[in-house]
Amino acid sequence: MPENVTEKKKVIFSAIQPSGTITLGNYLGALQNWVKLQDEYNCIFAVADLHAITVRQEPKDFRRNILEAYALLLACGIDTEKSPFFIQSHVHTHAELAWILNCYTQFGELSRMTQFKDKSQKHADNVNAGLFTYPSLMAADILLYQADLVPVGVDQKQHLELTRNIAERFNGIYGNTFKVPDAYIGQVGAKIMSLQEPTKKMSKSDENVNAWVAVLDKPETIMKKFKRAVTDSEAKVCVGEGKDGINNLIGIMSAVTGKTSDEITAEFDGRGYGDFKVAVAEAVIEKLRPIQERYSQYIENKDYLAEQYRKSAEFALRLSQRTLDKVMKKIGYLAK
Ligand code: ATP
Ligand code: LTN
Repeated sequence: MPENVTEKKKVIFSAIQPSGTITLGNYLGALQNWVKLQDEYNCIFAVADLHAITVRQEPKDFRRNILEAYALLLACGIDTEKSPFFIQSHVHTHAELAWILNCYTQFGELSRMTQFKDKSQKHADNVNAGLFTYPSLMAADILLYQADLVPVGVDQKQHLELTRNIAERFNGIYGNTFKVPDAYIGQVGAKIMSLQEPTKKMSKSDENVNAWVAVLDKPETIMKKFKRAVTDSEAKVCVGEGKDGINNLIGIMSAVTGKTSDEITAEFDGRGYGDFKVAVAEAVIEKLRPIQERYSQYIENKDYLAEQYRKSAEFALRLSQRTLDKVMKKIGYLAK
């Protein structure tokens, strides 16, 4: 058992899909918070690779993306001594409970999920059943560990609400089986916007590469992308309506340096956007530098990575098997 996993602390579960480059938005909006939560809670984290095949993956790229996502999260500061951090497909209880929960989830409920509606439009040639039942697998991830809290972005809140409904329904039929989880809303809910269309969130699936900064982008690439960031014509560094581009850059500067937007505005009073963009880029480069250094060490050391994900998967299996056994017994399955 990882050294700080105790019975008293609340349990947090979260996962990220290995579906491409991890962006500055993912880091500031999610990963940075996960790292901070590790001391206060019993955290369990996963790379959600089963979820990722709801859209077609090229086997070679997929295998590499899974390992890269794993190494990058370790480089961001996920510490397996504190928090088991595993790869979802390595722990078979997830797929098993997902099947069971599918039978306790209604067609109508799944049809209302906005992510399903969006993604089935985006991938109209491959509207598979997995895309439809994606939320029951996510519910299994969470409910297997009896999680109290789940840090998720706004886009995943509807899935969490469905998870709660499934848990309550199951508990209603069979008696108390699952902890009903709450969403965890961090204090600084940094939402990082696209550098090209700052009314849209920065998203790794955006085809315009200038819209996002990847955690592993080279310093010169980061500088170039910030210099090209869309701003406005007022040429005044301050938060304001209609200044989405500058608001976003101030938000990024604040999330990266810990300074408030008032402090940032005062510091750049009377200075142009050019100066400000360079300063934001430099702050981001400095923030990402140690992560990039650690990443290049981890990715070279495949044995170390395997040791971490195997150890965490063993722990996760033991924990999740307890819930799955309880569920199966309640449903009436014959014991092995
Ligand atoms: P996609 O482009 O496939 O929708 P994504 O970049 O939006 O991917 P997800 O895998 O959906 O990322 O999300 C992983 C985590 O990162 C979630 O907790 C999500 O809330 C957070 N996140 C993603 N984009 C941002 C953003 N721009 N600002 C803040 N948090 C974000
Ligand atoms: N669907 C989430 C990733 C995810 C997740 C989870 C998040 C899979 N399982 C369990 C929280 C809890 C996403 O795409 N961001």
